[in-house]
Amino acid sequence: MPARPPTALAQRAQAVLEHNRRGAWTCPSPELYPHQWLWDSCFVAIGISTFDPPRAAGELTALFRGQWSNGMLPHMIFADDVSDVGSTRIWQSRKNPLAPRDVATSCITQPPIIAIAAWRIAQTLPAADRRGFLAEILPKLVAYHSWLYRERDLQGRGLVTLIHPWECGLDTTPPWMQSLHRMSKPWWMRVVLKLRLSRVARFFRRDTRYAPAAERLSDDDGLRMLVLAHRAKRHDFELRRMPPRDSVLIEDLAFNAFLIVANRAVTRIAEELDVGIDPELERRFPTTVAALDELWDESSGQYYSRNAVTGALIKVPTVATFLPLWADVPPDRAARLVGHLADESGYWPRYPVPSVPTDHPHFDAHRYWKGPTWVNMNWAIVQGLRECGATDVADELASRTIELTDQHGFAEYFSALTGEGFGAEDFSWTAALVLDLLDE
Ligand code: 9WN
Repeated sequence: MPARPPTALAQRAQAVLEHNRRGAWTCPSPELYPHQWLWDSCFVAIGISTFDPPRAAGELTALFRGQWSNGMLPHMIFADDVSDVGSTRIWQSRKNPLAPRDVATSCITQPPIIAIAAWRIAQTLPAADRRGFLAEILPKLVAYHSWLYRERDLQGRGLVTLIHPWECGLDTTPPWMQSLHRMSKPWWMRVVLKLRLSRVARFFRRDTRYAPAAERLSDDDGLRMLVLAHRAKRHDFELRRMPPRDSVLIEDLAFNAFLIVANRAVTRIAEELDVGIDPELERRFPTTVAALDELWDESSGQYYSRNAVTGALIKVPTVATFLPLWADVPPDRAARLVGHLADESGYWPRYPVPSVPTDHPHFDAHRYWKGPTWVNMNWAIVQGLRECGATDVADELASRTIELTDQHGFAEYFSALTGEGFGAEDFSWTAALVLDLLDE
């Protein structure tokens, strides 16, 4: 089938973002994900800034409706007009005095893309509006990054610890699922798993009402996710109060790589405004760059997430290994990482980059973050490749990603082998980031 001209693809992408628009913000997908998600809105805003910069600025500003008084940005802000008791019951944010009163939110965060998005969007705003936008947003970004370091890097080691797979954004990625499987289980859960009764947890899930169960996380994993969230709730989702034995605590590779890029964006915003940022926060920035080094494994030439309790690397390869390309990786490591993105490699099938390499036993072609290709990962890897000077590979990955959506639509995720789309149709960040790739 001949490829449609990019302008037609861009028009279709814009139509998706219009359809998913909910006033000032955009939901990821009206049926499957009707609320506002943190990193989704950041990707969406980057795409929208290619054709409507003021709307992009508003998309980000809307995220601060959910900011807690301690600076935390929640991974979800619930839409008032959508009944989703299964989700809101997990959090009950209004019971926490730190949470906002006028919106219900989740009580955990998601990758810190927001400063990256703010900086990108500022470049597209007219000069007269740019300063006002950045001046309004900077104190809120500083509050968020300060929360990350104060509440999630308790020993000041440089890496932020996550308390739930939903925080990492690559929810069912094998390193988290492996750790989740090893979590201590209450007696009733052992019985439920043994008798294969975990299907009842579907009652609390929205996703399997709208997408085939084979493309989503399994019933057992869904139950484990809920149990972990309820355990964290007992400690008000505060890392410092959570007992390591009953928790799953991970220094997540993707999250910390994005944090390095986001810290750079905070610095640039402050420089543009000619203001200083809290010295205590600024002091932390280089600690993350230095500590990312500890996530490198020389023998496999890859980065991994780390168990925050035992200090052991979780050596299951995933797409996250490429995100440090965007985060000041040393040139010799960049070269080794780029080397993995070569023909015949498990990371470079027909539609790269799979969330798990195709030649790894954990690879599952259809299931969520366990194999399929995601456009937000490709977009971030393209940024990293460009930053490292691997322009040819960046161009090739960008054009294959554009071709993928041109042929198979703006699905939530895709088969890395055939390009078939899975999950939600007309998913917002897929459309938005393709707009950005086309704009390049
Ligand atoms: C839980 C909205 C979100 C994305 C995540 C993706 C998925 C939610 C879910 O959808 O997670 O947050 O219900 O599984 O994994 O990255 O932000 O698009």
